[in-house]
Amino acid sequence: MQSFLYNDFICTCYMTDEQYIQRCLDLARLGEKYVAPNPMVGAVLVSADGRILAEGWHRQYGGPHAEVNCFADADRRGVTPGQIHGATLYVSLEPCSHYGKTPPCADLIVSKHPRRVVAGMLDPNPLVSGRGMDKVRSAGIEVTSGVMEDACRSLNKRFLCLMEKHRPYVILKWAQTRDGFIDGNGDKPLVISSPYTKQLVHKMRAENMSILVGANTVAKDHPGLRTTRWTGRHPLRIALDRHPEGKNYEGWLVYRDNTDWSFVLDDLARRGIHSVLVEGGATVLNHIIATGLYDEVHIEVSEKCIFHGVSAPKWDFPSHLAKNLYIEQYEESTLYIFGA
Ligand code: AOF
Ligand code: ZN
Repeated sequence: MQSFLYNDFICTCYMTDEQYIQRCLDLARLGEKYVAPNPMVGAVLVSADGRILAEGWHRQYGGPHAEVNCFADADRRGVTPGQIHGATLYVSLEPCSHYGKTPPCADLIVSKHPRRVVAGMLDPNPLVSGRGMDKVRSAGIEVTSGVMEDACRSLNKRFLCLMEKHRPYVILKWAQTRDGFIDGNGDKPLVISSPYTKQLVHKMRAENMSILVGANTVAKDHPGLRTTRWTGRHPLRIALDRHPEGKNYEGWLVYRDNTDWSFVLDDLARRGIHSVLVEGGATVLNHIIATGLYDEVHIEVSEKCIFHGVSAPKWDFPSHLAKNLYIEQYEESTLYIFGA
């Protein structure tokens, strides 16, 4: 419940748990460019009468968690211990219970002792997985979890994939002509994307920790694979190349054996990489599609026809992706997104 003055009337507005968790998700997103491979997490402290007393989010990998920043915000705002005892702490992910780079948030919450804690979802990290909420509950604090769970899972799909499937989240991306070609037969790469959709590709680069291409793409396109048309980090560049000798792969990660996709994914997971954007070409994309080890596919189809060239992969995706299709229409092309 929230009360405010409007034209001299005292208005009362009831906010739901879902709305406060939505606020946590909005805050969590502010950490998007800085926290990987950690999850994005937001927290809000709400008074007994529904006022937001303090807010916080996980801002930086290795830095304080959302709950710590939220209680620090409460201190700054002069929120009293008494107010905290009557308040509810909303957090988009279960508070941690382990000593990582920071001490357990669950212990901090127990010491501050709000009346109630609401978590959007449990933390699948095996170091936590329910123990955070158990700690809080054992201290006599009322707990609820699983509020807006789908939205919470969707925000952290990359982190969740690494925790639950022990591999990075894989996004395949390519552009093709209307008649199904990914490239022409000439020496020069075929330009399919428009300046606008190119910018969207750079946004995707900033959202993922790594970007992967095959040897043919490196030889033909000499791709920079940098994030220059969007803000954010440059992802780690990865090549699958059986003959890397003589190429300039400084700063890249190169796998010589390009036939074992699950080996590559295992190795990336060991390195703590939670996401990989595969930008082609056809050989690599077809190989990965055949393994079934991918999560999303983004295909840009231009209006152009070139009649012959290198065929794009078949749109032969498993049913859970095929039925989850989202289409965006742009001036010169259409974007088909499977599985997002
Ligand atoms: C929370 N609140 O804001 C986040 C949590 O290495 P550390 O100490 O930063 O711990 C990272 C782990 O903590 C991460 O894998 C995830 O399980 C949890 N993240 N937990 O209570 C937060 N970011
Ligand atoms: Zn924590």
